[in-house]
Amino acid sequence: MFLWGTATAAYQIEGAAGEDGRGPSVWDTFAHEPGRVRDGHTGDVACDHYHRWREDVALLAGLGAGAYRFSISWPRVLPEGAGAPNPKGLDFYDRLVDGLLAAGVTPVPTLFHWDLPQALQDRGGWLNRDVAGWFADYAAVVAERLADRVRMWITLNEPFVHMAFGYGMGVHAPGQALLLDALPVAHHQLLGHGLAVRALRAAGAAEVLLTNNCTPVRPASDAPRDVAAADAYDVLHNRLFADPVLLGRYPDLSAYGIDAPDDALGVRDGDLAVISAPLDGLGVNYYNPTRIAAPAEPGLPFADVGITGHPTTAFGWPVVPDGLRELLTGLRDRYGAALPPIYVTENGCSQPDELTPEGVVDDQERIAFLRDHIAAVDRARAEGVDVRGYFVWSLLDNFEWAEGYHQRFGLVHVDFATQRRTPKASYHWFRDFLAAR
Ligand code: GBH
Repeated sequence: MFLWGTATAAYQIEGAAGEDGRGPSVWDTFAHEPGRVRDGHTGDVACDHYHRWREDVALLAGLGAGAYRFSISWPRVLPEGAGAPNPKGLDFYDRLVDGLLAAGVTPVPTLFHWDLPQALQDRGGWLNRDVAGWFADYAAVVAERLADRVRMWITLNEPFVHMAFGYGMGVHAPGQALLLDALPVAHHQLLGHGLAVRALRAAGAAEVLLTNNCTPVRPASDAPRDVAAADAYDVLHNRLFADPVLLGRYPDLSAYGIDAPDDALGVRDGDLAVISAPLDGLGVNYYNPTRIAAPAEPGLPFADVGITGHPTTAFGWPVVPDGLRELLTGLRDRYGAALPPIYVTENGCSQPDELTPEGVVDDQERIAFLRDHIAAVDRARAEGVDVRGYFVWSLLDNFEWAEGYHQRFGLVHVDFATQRRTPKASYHWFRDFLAAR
């Protein structure tokens, strides 16, 4: 059975940041610091999904999509990150899961979509190896409550982006710019993933996935230095987060001047056996390919020079549907029998999406984007790649991280002044597409 769905994340939609015992996360702290998020936007209210979830579940039911990928807010469940759970936080996800099931929608929760409890950041965040164990404890608390009704679980969302944007460059929470000194964040997230897999299975979770964002990497030319730079980027972006999970070893980081990757990452004996616990699927988020040249200046061993010659989204990201086919067949070719079934857990685009006075959003570019990317998934499947799901990012326009409310990815328009939801043309298109499939 192929799982069709839509996706969201807790901090991007829930709001109710200070309600019912929720503790602060790194994103609350970061968004409230001046200059971090465009126009000072925060997720304090977001889509107010915490209060309006029934309406949002009705939108999902109307879509007829089989599945809904959402994330659970760690600080809503464990306000201090560890220790005593917050019953009202758990109750919220309990109600949501029941509401989804009653509407015929399969819940697919992600346990960590970047909103680390601030209390754990105060102890070093993902730079502190102990966070891996606390993550597994949190996974156990949630699964003990929900695994009787939730079959499929995702541990982490995009550990590369969290490491690179949050700790490497500082453009996301927690806002640290450590460059390669952020590498332990990769290992500690992956260790947390592996420990959480154990905890989830012990609590009765039937299927467990990890979601990586992946990008096909293209050298800017066939000059050997550009090819070497592209390979170095591929190692940092893709292989650092897939090789240890699927093959039980880290890739060679020597292009980064790192000859002892285990030391740079903080690997201890036994860690890789935990990290490489078998999975029931690999989640893959795809937005666009990356074009890489040799660096003009010393520093990192690559320069992202951008793909040219394609249309772009409102975010400026290139639209390259066949990159998704290339990515999926590339994963199969690279990992072979070690690759579990793939679920495309995010794909979508930001568009301007004007709401007319008549209450219409005619987002034809998004319809074309989704149609062309789904066709690319079909081509990969025809080439023998075992793809079992596709989730549109996103159900709702929402808080787009450092861009605040300026980028709209939803199938459903949200007027953030009134919280009014208006299904866009793409919502109706996806509904009809699903009915026909
Ligand atoms: C995902 O991250 C997140 O999981 C989700 O929360 C978020 O809302 C969504 O995507 C949309 O942003 O510079 O032109 O090469 C996506 C991570 C990292 C993907 C930056 C695109 C670069 C585009 N993104 N990347 S470009």
